[in-house]
Amino acid sequence: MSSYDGSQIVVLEGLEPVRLRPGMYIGSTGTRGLHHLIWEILDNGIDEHLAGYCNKIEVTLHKDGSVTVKDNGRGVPVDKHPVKKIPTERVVYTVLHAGGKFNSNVYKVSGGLHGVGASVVNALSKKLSVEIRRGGLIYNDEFKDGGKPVTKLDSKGELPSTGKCAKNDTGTKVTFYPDAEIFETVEFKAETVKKRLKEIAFLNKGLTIEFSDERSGERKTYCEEDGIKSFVSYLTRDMTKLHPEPIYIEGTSGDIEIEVALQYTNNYSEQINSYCNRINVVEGGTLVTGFKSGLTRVMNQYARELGMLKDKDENLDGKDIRNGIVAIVSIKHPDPQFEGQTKTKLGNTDAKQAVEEVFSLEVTHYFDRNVEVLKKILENALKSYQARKASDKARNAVLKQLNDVDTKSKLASCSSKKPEECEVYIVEGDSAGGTVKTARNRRTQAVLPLRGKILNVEKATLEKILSNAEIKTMIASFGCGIGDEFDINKLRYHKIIILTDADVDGAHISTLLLTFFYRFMPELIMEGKVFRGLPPLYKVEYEIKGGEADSADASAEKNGKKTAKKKKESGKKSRYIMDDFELEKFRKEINGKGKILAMQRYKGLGEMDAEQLWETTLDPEQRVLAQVTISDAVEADEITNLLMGSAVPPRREFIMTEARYANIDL
Ligand code: 0R9
Repeated sequence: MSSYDGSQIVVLEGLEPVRLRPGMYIGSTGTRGLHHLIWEILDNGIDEHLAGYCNKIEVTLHKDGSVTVKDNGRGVPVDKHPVKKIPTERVVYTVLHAGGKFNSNVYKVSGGLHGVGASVVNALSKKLSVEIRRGGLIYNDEFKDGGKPVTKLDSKGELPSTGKCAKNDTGTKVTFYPDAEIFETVEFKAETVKKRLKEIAFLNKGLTIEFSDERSGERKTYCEEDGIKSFVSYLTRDMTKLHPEPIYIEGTSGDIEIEVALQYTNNYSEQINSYCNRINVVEGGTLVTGFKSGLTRVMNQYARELGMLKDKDENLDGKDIRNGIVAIVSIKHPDPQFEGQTKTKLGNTDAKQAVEEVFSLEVTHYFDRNVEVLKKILENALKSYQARKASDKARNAVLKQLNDVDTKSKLASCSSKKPEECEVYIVEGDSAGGTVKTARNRRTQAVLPLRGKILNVEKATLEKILSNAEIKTMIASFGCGIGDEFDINKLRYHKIIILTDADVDGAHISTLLLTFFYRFMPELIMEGKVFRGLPPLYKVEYEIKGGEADSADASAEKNGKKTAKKKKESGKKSRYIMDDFELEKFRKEINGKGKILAMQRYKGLGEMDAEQLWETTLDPEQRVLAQVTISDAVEADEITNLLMGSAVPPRREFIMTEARYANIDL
């Protein structure tokens, strides 16, 4: 491994672009974006672990809202950067860097952005301080208001040391306060952080992560000596297993390191989580294709050798072979290429070959020594094959019916036949559906009202799913089929917009719909066709003392939310406000300049009249839509699994910790 040389940093520019467009750098300014700050800093510590210099990382959530991440690696270099002529550490925290090329020679493979994210975190923090222990000295550097240096450099332009420590006491400690002017919320959630730390521990054998939440006093240590094998045991902890221990495979092919752990259960679904350089590749890609084709080939060979398939029989389908599987495929690749809309799909063709080759060879060694396990898995696949043949018949019968006029009767279609300009609103409840029908643009906007809750597809058999009225109507209306027959080119609407009330029932319906799309029409989500309509929560009437243009309106425009519908009525104005965060901001802005005269809180869509619904939710010029991402869908699927699964203890635990879902009927 080559050693550090400051010239390896690729310098881009100052930090202003990050504050101007935070979403571009961390995805959002909501709670997900907020937690992203921790992940960015953590990634740098993990990189140091991957390089072989760090075995412990501490994460602390402080009472004052700040977070500390500390590693025991070599410490970020403090020497002068050859180009920028300031300490390298300053470059890391104050200059935007080109992703990926930071130090590709220093680390063979790396999951993080190689320190790249550190400056982004600084840019979005009210205050950030770094403590480095290196070469027997301690250094401190502090920044405020989005990365402005507070600490003075010495006369030689170097970072002065603030104390001494033992030569072997090395590491980096970063503490930051997220900027409340940037984020909608600045409260870190212990559950979110712990979930991530656990995942990181599973993916990084031998790394100890200590978590401490000083707000609640909770402490936890994560260390998984068995890595992804333990991960699979954890994922299947409440399931009935076909064999006692997960099967674990590891090996290398050229520069690529491969690890697979898998467990068969008596579930009817398959779950394959894949990681490249510790990054969750949610959409899979070549590493998953390689795993699937290796597994299918090996199992068919065995089925024939053991006489479970006769010469004249056709091969078992991959789907039958994967029935009930829970697997983790994790590879380390020196030059990963991430593709897809969300860059969560691996594209490297050599990864397919490498996984297929290593997995087939090693799993064959395993099965040769564990024939009983092999037989159980093959019997399971044969059962699945027979069941699938039976349900295929049922499915075909149902699919035939889908063209019946009756299945589409609830749909109020639009007159245009051009999919690229058409959208369909899936609306919770007949009454809101009725108002949407009145308010919409009949040429391009179709409406599909849903009566009551939709079926939980996680729990039901395929036959039951396909005979469910709401689901049948959706499939028939979209026009693109489902499962294997799905064809996105036949989709009649290029926007599918879920419109539910902003309450627990609405969240539940939305979760069930996403689970259905994710399981049966995942391409709809991957291709960015599914959206959530975000109607405002409030309408306020207000007046401004003298003058028309006011900063309260200006800020609503800056937010990118076109909800500021102004009405000029003898000095009175009205506007829609999305949520409590925006309301609080508006109150502050109007303070001293004017006053709020009246405020209406919409409890549900049903409370808006047709005109209001058009202005806030339907008008493409004014409405706010959130595109559903595949990770939203994965999350929905996990929640559905947890809430609807048969295991009671985890469900109870989830309900206790996630009170927002507590009222839904299980
Ligand atoms: C608290 C989270 N940890 C970090 O942010 C962190 C970054 C980092 C690091 C190096 C070591 N530990 C780190 N922790 C490092 C050291 C050396 C070479 N490369 C990396 C070395 O001593 O030779 N850095 C990440 C980027 C850089 N350092 C830099 F080199 F660009 F400055």
